[in-house]
Amino acid sequence: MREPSSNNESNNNSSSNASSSPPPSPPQALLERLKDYGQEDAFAFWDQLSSNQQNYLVQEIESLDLPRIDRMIRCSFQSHGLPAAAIEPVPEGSVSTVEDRKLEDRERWWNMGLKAIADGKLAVLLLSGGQGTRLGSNEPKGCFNIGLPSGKSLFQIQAERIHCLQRLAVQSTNEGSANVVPIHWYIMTSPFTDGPTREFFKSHKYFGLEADQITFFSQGTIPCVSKDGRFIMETPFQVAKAPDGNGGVYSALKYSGLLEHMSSRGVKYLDCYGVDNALVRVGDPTFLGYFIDKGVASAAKVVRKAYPQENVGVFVRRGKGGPVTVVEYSELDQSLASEINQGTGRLRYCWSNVCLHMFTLDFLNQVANNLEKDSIYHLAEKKIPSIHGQTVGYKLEQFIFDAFPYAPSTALYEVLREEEFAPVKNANGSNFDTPDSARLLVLRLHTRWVVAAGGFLTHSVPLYSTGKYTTFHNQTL
Ligand code: UD2
Repeated sequence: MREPSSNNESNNNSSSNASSSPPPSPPQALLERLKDYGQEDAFAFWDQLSSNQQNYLVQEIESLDLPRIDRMIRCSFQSHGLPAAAIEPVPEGSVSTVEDRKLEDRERWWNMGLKAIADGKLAVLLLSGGQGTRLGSNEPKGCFNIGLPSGKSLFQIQAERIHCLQRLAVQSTNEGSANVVPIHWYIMTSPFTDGPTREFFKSHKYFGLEADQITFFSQGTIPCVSKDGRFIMETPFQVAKAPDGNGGVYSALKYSGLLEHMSSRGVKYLDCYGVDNALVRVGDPTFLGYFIDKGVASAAKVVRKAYPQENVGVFVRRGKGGPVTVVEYSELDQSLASEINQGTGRLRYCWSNVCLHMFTLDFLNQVANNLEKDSIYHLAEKKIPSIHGQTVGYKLEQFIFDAFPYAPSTALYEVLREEEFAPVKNANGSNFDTPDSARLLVLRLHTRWVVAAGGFLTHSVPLYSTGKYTTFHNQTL
């Protein structure tokens, strides 16, 4: 239904009210249902609304799964108030570190991974529902051009890495001439990013991939609530809503039928990542082979935390011998973030989450059911646009790593930050995680590759973002 305007119509309505019969009262049954959950205030402005706005509000409320939302609010408020379970660092020995890995292991995992890809067992799951607010961009983050000489967007860089992976997989099979097995790319958007994302891919002809190897799906949204759990009204006829967090991927996959879609295509493994990492190794065969070799249900790449306040989650264990999970940077006590391991001299909580995960499809099915049952959401305190201006309230969201506690074990696989983690979070000019810093990380890595391959550079990589680029062998990056 077209969203009615929120200003002139209500004025027209009040003028027409003077001459016409009084506006109908809210549908009684719907009002009673709202009262059952303490949300009757959603109809507080009923009498001031035009009939168009009243119809819109009724449809808006009828579209809400009130019992489910009420359960989420109650469970989340309840757990929010409880003292967080004691946490301890993950045992050092539980992380596969870069220095521990032998060359023959890496080669074996690489071949195992490529074989699984050639057999069509891997699909890629991209989390791309976040808005580029901190980046200062209105477009979906994947559309962002970080300023590489090629001018490629994050979506194009990632699409081309999938393309390259498909070729490597074919080459790795004995047949050699075997046909390319397209790697299916599931892209989660949100209502804010869905349209522009689909349009961007279409207008760029899917960056050389087949249109039918890409499936877009939107995550859910949840009403924003006040500190006492009541819906915040964005306008007199609209409930303020926000995406349900990147952990919304589990219910979105479940309710969209895409878990069955994956199963019907023979998918066994999902490489899951966040769009805003310019160095992401999409579908990394070595990581996939390691994952298959370990025989686990979930795994995550980790990097050593750079400094206590870094905006990354850290891997912890909840309670003695408890499950591995992540405490987000926004929820980690600063004194814990700064604690030093006296033995190693490093941060006690040093293994950072970088939103690079691997799951079995079976595990995704299991999580989709468990997370739904437990209904616990993180309460993110935000200023929310409302009829009373910017209102302090809560957005309810789930995090992708809320799944880990449901896994019998989660394997942690260290990677080097300078090789695989170049976050694009904040607008240029900020202190960290900007397009400029990400571009430099990409240029430096590729420079190292050229030199390691025996090449040479005609210019050195800029040490700071001057806008000048490296060229070598008369090619630019
Ligand atoms: C994320 C991680 C954090 C660390 C950091 C590294 C989570 C919850 N936190 O923090 O631990 O790894 O990245 O850079 O993963 N997204 C959605 N839907 C949403 C919200 C986010 O798809 O409702 C996507 C978003 O498009 C991005 C990814 O999830 O690809 C990370 O989201 P973010 O940028 O909001 O998370 P951030 O940087 O606070």
